[in-house]
Amino acid sequence: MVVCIAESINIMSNTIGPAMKERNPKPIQEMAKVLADSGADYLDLNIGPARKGGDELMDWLVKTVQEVSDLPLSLDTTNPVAMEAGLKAIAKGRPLINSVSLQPERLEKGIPMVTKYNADVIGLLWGKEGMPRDANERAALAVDFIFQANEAGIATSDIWIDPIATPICVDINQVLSGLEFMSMLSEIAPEAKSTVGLSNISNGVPDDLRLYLNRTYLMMLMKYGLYSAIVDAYDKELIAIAKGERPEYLKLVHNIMDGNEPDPASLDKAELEHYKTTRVLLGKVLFSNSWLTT
Ligand code: THG
Repeated sequence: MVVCIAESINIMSNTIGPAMKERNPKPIQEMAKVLADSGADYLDLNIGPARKGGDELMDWLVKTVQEVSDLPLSLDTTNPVAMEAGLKAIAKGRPLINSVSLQPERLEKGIPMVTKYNADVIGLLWGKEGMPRDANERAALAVDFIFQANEAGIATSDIWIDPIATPICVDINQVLSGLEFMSMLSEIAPEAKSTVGLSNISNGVPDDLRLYLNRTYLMMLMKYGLYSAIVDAYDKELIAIAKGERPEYLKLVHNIMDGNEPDPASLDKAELEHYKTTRVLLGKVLFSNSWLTT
C-alpha cells in the first residue's frame, strides 16, 4: 500500500488557481470531497512560491478545506511565512510539510517548524548546487538531510525523502538515477519514509498519454518499497495500483526490471502497455510520444 497525496488542489490549475485568488471556496471544497472519495490519503495544498500574501492565502485555504474534509494536509509552498500560517491553521490531522530542502535558507526556516508543529516533513533532495546528478549524489544529500534533521530532534521515521522526479522527455538518465537511489534508500536509512511526485515524470507529454507513464512508474517505485506518492487522484487505475489491487501487473513490471522479459505476443492490451512503458522508463527503448504504438 502506497500512501496517496492528491496533487490537484494547486494554484497552477485552471479552475483552482482563480478560485484561490478570488477566495471562492466552492470549487476547492467540491474538489476536496471528490479527491477524498477517490481514495486520497492526504490533500496537497499547493500555492507555489506565493510571494505576496501567501500567509493569508494558506490560512484561508487550510480552513476552507478542513470545513469539508478530515484528511491530513500536505502544505506545499516555498514561502516559509505562508507555511507557518498554514501550520497554525491546521485543526485536524498531523501536518506534512512539503517541503524542506538542503538549501541553507530552506533548511534554517523549515526544520524548526517541523518540531514546533509536530509535523512530518518531506526532505527534498535539492542541494546547495541544485539538482543532484546521480544516485550517489542523492544518497549523500539524503544522509546529510537526515543527519541535520536528527540533530534538531526530528525522528528519521518522520522524514519522507523525495529524490525529485523529472520529466522523461527531458532526461532519461535522471529517471534511472532516481530509481537507483530508491533501491538504495532502505539500506541508507531503513526508518526513513519516501515520496515521489509521479506526474513530474510525464510533464510535457500529451495529456492522454500521461497516465500510462505515471501508473507504470509507480509500480516500478513500489519494487523498492515506496512509502507514498504525490498523485493525480482522478486516475482510478493509479489509485488501485497504489492500494495493492493490481498484483498481477506489479509482478509483470518487477519481472521485467529483473531482466525476465515476457514474450510480448503472450500479453493482453493492458499488459502490453505496462511492458512497453517499463522498457521506456528503464531506458531500453528511446522515449518518444509514440512509445505505446511502435
Ligand atoms: N515533490 C514534492 N512536491 C511536489 C512535487 C514533487 N509538488 C508539486 C508537484 N511536484 C506535484 N504536484 C503536481 C500538481 C499538478 C501537476 C503535476 C504535479 C500537473 N498538473 C496538470 C498540468 O500541469 O498539466 C494539470 C493542471 C490542472 O489541474 O489544470 O501536471 O515532485 N515534494
